[in-house]
Amino acid sequence: MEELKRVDPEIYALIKDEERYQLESIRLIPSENYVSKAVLEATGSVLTNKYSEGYPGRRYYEGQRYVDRIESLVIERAKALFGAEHANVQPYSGSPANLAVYFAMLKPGDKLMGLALPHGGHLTHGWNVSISGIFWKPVHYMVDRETERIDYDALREMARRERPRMIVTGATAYPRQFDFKVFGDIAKEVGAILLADISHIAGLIVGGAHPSPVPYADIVTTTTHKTLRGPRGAMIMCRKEFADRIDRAVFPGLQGGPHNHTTAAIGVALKEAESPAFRDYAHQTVRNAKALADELNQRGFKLVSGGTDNHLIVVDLTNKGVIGKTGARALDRAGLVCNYNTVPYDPRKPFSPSGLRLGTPAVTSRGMGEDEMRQIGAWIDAAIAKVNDEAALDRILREVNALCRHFPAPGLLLAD
Ligand code: DSN
Repeated sequence: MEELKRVDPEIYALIKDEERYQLESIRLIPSENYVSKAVLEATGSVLTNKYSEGYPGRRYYEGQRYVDRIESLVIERAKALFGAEHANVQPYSGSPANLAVYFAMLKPGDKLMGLALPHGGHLTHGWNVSISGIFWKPVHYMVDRETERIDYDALREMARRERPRMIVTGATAYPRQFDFKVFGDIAKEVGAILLADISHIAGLIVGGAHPSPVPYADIVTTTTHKTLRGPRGAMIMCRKEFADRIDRAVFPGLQGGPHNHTTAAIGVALKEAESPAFRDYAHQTVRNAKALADELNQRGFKLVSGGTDNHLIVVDLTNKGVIGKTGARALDRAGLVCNYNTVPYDPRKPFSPSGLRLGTPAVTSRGMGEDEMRQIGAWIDAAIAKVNDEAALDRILREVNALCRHFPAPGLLLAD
């Protein structure tokens, strides 16, 4: 980045600081990852110079001879990898992708049924501060108070009672597998469209570590930057019959020109995700999450639903006498980066909830395994026990930095 250094030393220095931070810390935010150098190169390519409103072969600008080929290639890769009939690879990110689906398939005021935010659902699944909960009429299913898992009987009963136009499955903080077949059956029974938002688990699905919703859902949305390990972007996949409506909702309904540099980088990530190495990655991500969950369980942490089936863990810190925000800050101070999170039936507010959310996609991309997860569990325990002890947190930070030196992060160049 010599030219960046010369032109804008201030931004250059901040990017380098962030790069060092990503290298030296243990990143446990389940929606974050490290992309490959190939994905970074495509993201930073000359494609950022282009405008190409429309779709391949149907653009409003000339000069699309290469962009058309790139977007067509990425669409074909997405369809092949997920087994989808149609793919739109233009949404700028997950929230616009979900909005495009609602815009395409619902009328204002139609009923939208999604998992409640404090129970692991996403803002765009109809939460009241999001446009999805304002323009459409939200109803929310929740996890069971005892098991902290989705109660499919209660879900069916609610769907029969509420008769939503659309049911959303998928989550941002749900540590268990989804039974997409049951969701599909329920949606069919009540005449609802089923949207599966697989943003968190897309990489696990293509890697064979989580069942796919594609056979059961009418529409599937996903971000491309979480377990899928691509650039910041999103895709919508759907049955052929909905293809035109979805495409028109993305452009011209909601967006202007697609971000072609992102489209190309999504293509690179999809190619990488076809590899046997990616299958190993997906399975190791889950094994790592289970090992970390086991270590935390043994150390007396209360995990939502008791553990995990996927890449993430939600910890209720109430029994440790620490609130989520304080815990997350202490962990960041000790080089363990995560986010505070609500837990089901949380008596606290979302901005200062009772829990933490941890995930293993990024540490697994660095090649860490179960032994490292057990060590991370021990550090989390030590830091949560000493949230106000600067010296103790500093000691952990030095140990974290030392471990990170043995696990180079993909895509990071460092260090000048
Ligand atoms: N913000 C993302 C996450 O962290 O799960 C979801 O949009």
